Amino acid sequence: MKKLSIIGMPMDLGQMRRGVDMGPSAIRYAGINERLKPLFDEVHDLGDIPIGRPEVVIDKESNLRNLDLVAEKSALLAEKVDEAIETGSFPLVLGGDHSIAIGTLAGVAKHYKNLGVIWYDAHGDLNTAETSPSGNIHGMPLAVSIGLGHRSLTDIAGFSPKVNPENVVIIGARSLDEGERILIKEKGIKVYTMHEIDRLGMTKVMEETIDYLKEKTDGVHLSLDLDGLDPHDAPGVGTPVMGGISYRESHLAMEMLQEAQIITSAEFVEVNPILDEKNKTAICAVGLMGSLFGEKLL
Ligand code: B3U
Ligand code: MN
Ligand code: MN
Repeated sequence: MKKLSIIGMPMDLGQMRRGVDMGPSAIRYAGINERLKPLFDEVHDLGDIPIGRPEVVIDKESNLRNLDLVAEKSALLAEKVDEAIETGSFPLVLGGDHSIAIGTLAGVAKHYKNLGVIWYDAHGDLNTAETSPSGNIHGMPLAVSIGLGHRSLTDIAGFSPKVNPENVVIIGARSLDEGERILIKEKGIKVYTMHEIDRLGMTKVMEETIDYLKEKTDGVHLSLDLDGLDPHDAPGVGTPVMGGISYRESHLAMEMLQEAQIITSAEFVEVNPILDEKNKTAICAVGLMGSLFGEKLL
């Protein structure tokens, strides 16, 4: 029995541009439920995690924006994701800015001995309070998930790290901060930058990624930041970076993941309908989900 649980996480507290809290609505408006229903025996849209309209607070000690709020709301998401997996459902989380991955991974990780992660993103999201140029937590979730960062984030769900850095593959990177570069080398994180994608082609990149993760993991989480795509195809994101992965290459990547049957949870983040052109980015996200979950062209 194939079951899908859709969980909305309308949180924009991990960065400064308002509007990404409307991501889950935009993705639903783009037809996610209708599109995915034929691909599963059951699709349950569990609605949104309640975020409310909290005021922005900068933690004085750490200089992190909305630290306590992000920690509190991430714990709620972790519980929901955990429950979905308990009931035999595939959890699909809709962002929200990328800080939501802290909660998603906290909910997913306890179900696997050796979780793998594909981080599809223009950025590394490997900053800590010490290396962050912005104090924005959406630039930190991958660091948090490998156990680095403020304890109120790393210790959500009561254990850390959630993921071994050697089980992480970043795809699409083209805007890395100095501290992130150092960490990537130090921790042995596998990265396919745009250089490798251009050089090898997406087919080879995905073949290598799948081989790498299949061998050593018992589940793989896909964390797809829409800014991994080129702003031409996905303009509705808070921090667009030119020279990204195309919509077509991304479809191929999703189709290859479907074929390999390795993905056990997923999230699509950073869709900001306020910055978008006629909901193009949400439509793009739903199209990619179709391929990831087995929609066929023929
Ligand atoms: N690396 C920068 C910028 C950034 C990270 N993630 C996004 N932007 N979307 C930072 O603020 O950490
Ligand atoms: Mn990101
Ligand atoms: Mn990004």
